[in-house]
Amino acid sequence: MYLQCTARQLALERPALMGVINLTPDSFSDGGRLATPLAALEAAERMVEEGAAIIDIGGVSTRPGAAPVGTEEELHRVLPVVERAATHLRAIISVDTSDPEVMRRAEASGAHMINDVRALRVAGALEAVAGSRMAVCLMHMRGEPPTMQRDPVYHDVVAEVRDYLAGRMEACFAAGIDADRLCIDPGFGFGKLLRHNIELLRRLDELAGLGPPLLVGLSRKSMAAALAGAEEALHGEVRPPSERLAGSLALATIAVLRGARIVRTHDVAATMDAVRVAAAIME
Ligand code: YH5
Repeated sequence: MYLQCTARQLALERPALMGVINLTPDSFSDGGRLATPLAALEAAERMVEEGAAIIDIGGVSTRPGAAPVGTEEELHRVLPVVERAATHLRAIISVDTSDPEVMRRAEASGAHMINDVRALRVAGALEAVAGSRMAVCLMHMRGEPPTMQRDPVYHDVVAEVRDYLAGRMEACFAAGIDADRLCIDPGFGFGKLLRHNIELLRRLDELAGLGPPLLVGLSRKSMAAALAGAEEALHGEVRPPSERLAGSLALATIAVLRGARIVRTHDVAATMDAVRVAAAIME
């Protein structure tokens, strides 16, 4: 199994890591440390040394309540880092965006992949990717970030995520995007409560049946805080993101055992150890 990303092929016989480079000034996992393109490039370089096969560069927050960002501002944040990363790193360069203009300009700056939490539903996005040779990650999200955590209801969350992703895969095929350019993602935490996230992870193998490689993003998310920090949660405390690593590694391990091929993470070195252990036990 492999993912075709412009002229490159990403081998997926073993699980691959996608390291997160967050260029939003309000990012609460990184605290806006990556203030300059050079700082971001250095962080990305380290992730590649630690074993990341993909670097995911994002300039817009999907956090509930985050301020919306215009296309020009998003381009200004993302393109200088994409250009440098594509020139200097051997990794696949992914851009986390839903904006078709950003997708086209990212490709022109050397990006190999688009990571879209809206699965190319924004007008023009399907065409922007179809007109390129970039790979794309199709993620499930119910609703939009400002309101998506407001009492989401599912009859069968796994069936609904599966059907949604199957529909977006069909839209890609109809637009001329070949199957080997797709990966799919259940979108942990995007319009889902803890019980939905648990159900999706327990039954992740059912999504692997759709065909494309499965990507998961569990790193530092509230699910890790809620499960690893269940004791504190009884007293109304929430684990801060800086104390979610061990829980995140447990979730990544389980995801790989259930068929995940790409793991999106803020902590590449530690996650590499976890997925290697999981992969070795599966072989
Ligand atoms: C994902 O799952 N997630 S951004 C809340 C947190 C910590 C982290 C502190 N982009 C995904 O990482 N792309 C994001 O609590 C993604 N899959 C894909 N494909 C959210 C995030 C996060 C949110």
